Amino acid sequence: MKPQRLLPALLLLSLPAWADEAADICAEAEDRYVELLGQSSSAVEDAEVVLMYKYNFCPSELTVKAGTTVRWVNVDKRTSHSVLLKDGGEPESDRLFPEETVEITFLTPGPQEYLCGPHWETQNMIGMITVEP
Ligand SMILES: [Cu+2]
Repeated sequence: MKPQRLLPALLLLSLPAWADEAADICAEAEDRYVELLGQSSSAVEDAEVVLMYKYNFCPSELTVKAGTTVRWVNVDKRTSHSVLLKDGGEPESDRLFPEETVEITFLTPGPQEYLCGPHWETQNMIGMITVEP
């Protein structure tokens, strides 16, 4: 193999496998959302949608303007999840069963790390909302 052809192959190998995996899971999550709700999650106008699927938040990082409502939607088939803000500003949500949702409106600028109560420790199910003024 010529060295010029080796370089792209090496670049591909250096991409972290988890990033790829998360992208695949989030694409699958979006397919599930469309299947359940009949429209794309980006078509929602009154909230920013975060999907919960296979122990991932999709997207896992989201930047919103202060005053934005974030709606978490469980698009899993069997697993329940929750949303718990790390700063303790809100009580942990109820367990969301498949197709259930919870909404939080973010008024205060700053980073808001959050996690899924039952899965953050074992599955690293953690997300981040950055609230801009
Ligand atoms: Cu979970």
